[in-house]
Amino acid sequence: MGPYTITYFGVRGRCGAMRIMMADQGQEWKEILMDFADWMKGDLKASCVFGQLPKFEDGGLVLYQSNAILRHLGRNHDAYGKDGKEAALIDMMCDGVEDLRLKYGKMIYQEYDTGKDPYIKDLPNHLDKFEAVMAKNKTGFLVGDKPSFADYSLFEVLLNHLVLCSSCLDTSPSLKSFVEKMSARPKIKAFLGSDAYKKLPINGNGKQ
Ligand code: GDS
Repeated sequence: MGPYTITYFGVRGRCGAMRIMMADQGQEWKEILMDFADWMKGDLKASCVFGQLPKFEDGGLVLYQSNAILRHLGRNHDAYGKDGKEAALIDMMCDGVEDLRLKYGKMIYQEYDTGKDPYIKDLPNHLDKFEAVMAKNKTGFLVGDKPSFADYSLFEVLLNHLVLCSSCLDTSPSLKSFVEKMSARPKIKAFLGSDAYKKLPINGNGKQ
């Protein structure tokens, strides 16, 4: 396993969750930060399976697609449930988080000026689904009794939403407690307080 290398632009973006996950798992990784002007030259893009970053290297294994990378980390770090049933539920939750991430990305990148307020107004209708799962499981995690890659993905998306709207979890007590507890995990706390994390904007267009 490893060494791990992430190649990505200088943003949190699609690498936020995997970085938090690796930090919490005590896993070191190397970062290659890609300058957008260099990216536009096209050579790296042409070599990427889907023409996009992030690129993730685990020794000789090269992966693209941020959720495939999270799943790989889940397998490598025992964060993919205790059996096949839990793994299926974790996949389901990860896909649910992805749907929210896509809605957020569309608002941020395509319609921030006109779409931000309606997005925030509609947000409880999306967050309440995660709130219900979290409240039902009662362990402080989406599935099982320890963090899976889906928890890291949800945690990172919620952090971004708290920047968008600091009161967005006020009616979601289980999610609020989840964010507080994840933020207080010593390795996550150290990572979120690090320059490496703080210096990166959430999104590539400066909107948040
Ligand atoms: N599904 C992939 C994943 O999960 O890894 C998405 C990867 C992705 O979108 N990578 C972006 C990229 O490499 C950086 S994230 N862009 C360079 C390129 O395409 O040449 N993505 C949809 C998503 O996240 O689902 C986006 O909206 C990204 N926007 C967010 S930055 C366009 C432009 O200049 O406007 N050519 C590129 C905008 C763009 O990539």
